[in-house]
Amino acid sequence: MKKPGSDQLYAAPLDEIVSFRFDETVADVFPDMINRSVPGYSTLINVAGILSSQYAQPASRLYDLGCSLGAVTLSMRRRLTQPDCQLIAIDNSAAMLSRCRQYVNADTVDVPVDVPVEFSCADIQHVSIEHASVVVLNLTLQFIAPSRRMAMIERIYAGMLPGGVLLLAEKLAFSDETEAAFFTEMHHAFKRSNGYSALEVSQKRAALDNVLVPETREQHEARLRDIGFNEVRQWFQCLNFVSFMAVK
Ligand code: GEK
Repeated sequence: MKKPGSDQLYAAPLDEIVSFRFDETVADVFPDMINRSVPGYSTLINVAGILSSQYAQPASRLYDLGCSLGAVTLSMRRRLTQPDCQLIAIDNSAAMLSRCRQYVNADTVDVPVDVPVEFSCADIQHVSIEHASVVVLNLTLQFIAPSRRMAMIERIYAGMLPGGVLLLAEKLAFSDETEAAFFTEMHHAFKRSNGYSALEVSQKRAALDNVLVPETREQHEARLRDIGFNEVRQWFQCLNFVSFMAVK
C-alpha cells in the first residue's frame, strides 16, 4: 500500500509520458521525491542556510527563487542573525507555494531574529530583485530555458548589493562522454538504492527530457564570471549535482 507522501508517480507503466510539471500530485510527494532523487539534498539545504547567514547584510533582502516547499527559506530563517532583513520565497507553481506558506508559517523552531517571509507566486524570470544580500537558486535554474538564463542572472546581479552572494545548485552535464555516462549511471544507481525501480527511473527521465536542461560546470562558471561576479566557487558536489557560490 502507498504510504502518504511517498512518490509513486512513475511506478506503473504509462501509455504516454507527458512532460513533467510541478502540479498538485508532485507537490504532495515533493519531500520524498527530492530526497530520493538528489544526492546530498539535505546538505545543500543545511549549508545554504549556513552560507546565507555569513553573507546576509543588515536591512537587506534574501530571496529563495523556485522555493518549492520552502526548505531553503526555513534553513535561512533558522540561522539568520542580522537585523531587519526580509525573506522572499517565490515559485510559479501555485500547488508548491500554498504548501510552502503553510509549512513556513507552521514552523515553530526558535529563530535568532524575527524575519518576515513574503510569498509570491510568480515567474522568477520577471520578478524584481532589489537590495539583495543573498539570492538562492537551489535546483531551479535548470528549469529555465537555456537561452533565457543569462538575462535572468544579469537581472539578479543588478539587484544584488556589493558583497552579496548567489547560491546556485544544479544538476550537471558533462562534455566528456565517459564522464557523462559514469555520472548518469551512478545517479540512477542512487535512485534505485532509494527504492525507485528501473521503470520509475526511466519514465521520470523521459518526463524531464527538455524540461530539466543541465549545463556543464564550465558553462555555469563562465556565465557567472561574464556577468561580473568576482568570486565564483564550487562549494559542493555529490555525483552529478553541484552548487556554486558567486559573490558580487
Ligand atoms: C528546494 N528550491 O527544495 N519561476 C518560478 N519558479 C519556477 C520556475 C519559474 N520560471 N520554473 C520552475 N520553478 C527547492 C527545489 S525544485 C527542483 C526546487 C526539483 C520552480 C518549480 O515550480 C519547482 O518548485 C522548483 O522551481 C524546482 O530547495 O524539483 O528538481
